[in-house]
Amino acid sequence: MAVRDYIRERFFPHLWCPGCGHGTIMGAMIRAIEDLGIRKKDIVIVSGIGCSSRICGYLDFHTLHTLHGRALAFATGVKLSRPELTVLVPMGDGDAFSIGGNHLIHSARRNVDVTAIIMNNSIYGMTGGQYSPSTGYGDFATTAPYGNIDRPFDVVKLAMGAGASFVARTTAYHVTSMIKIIEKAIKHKGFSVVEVLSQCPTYYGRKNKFASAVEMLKHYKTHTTPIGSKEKEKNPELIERGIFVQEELPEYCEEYEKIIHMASQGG
Ligand SMILES: Cc1ncc(C[n+]2csc(CCOP(=O)(O)OP(=O)(O)O)c2C)c(N)n1
Ligand code: SF4
Repeated sequence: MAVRDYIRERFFPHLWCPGCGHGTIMGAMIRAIEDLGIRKKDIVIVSGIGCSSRICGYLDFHTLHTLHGRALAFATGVKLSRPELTVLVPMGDGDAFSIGGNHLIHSARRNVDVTAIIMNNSIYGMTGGQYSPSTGYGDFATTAPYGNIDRPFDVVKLAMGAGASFVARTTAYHVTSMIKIIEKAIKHKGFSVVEVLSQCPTYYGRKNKFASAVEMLKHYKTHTTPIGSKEKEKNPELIERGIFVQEELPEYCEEYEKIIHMASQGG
């Protein structure tokens, strides 16, 4: 099928600014789903609110556009009631780590079979460029005109610490590997966290003196490196990308099914 077979053209033109990374990530999600050959009717996209979360309106699957920060709670409900469906949750960093941080760590701990694609642009895009829990120390934002004094979460370490059984990082520059990572995350039985560094040229870019979206993409190219590379040994500041964790652990819906079975047998 062509990409347009997966989108709702009635909602276009989309709201994303020119150069925003979120559209690239939506394209990668479509290609991963196409490569895996999953039927449209077997996919559910659940999102909260944010520029990233608008993906939910644009994709032509079963979709649930819910409350800011609450997408994973809704996704857990969907997966528990229809475990045969593939559930994907596109999220912003504000959505995932601020208001939704609680749901993120508990989804990881429970190992619900849902794929969270966290589109990390280090800023609240939709509401005008406030700093988020992934804005770097010293970075500028609408609400940090003198530089941010909060230290950012390391998203990969956060997900690993909370017990996620699949944890990966990629960027909007590395499209081919992003597609492969999303495919593996979808196939993984358990909670998958895919952090995608995604440029917001309008707020993060302007505030932090990036001349254009292209400059931001070049930054992802030059400031990241595959996990365990020689470059990382030489320059520890480089951000690693790839799959950090891929582990088989009991999946929540299957465990819950056992409880239902035990209860129906009278204990
Ligand atoms: C309960 C609630 N609180 C706050 C908001 C306002 N709000 C909408 S989107 C958003 C943050 C968006 O940032 P992020 O999740 O990082 O996504 P982005 O827009 O950058 O893709 C906020 C605070 C809301 N819609 N609902
Ligand atoms: S404000 Fe930022 S995140 Fe939102 S659409 Fe524009 S570039 Fe993308």
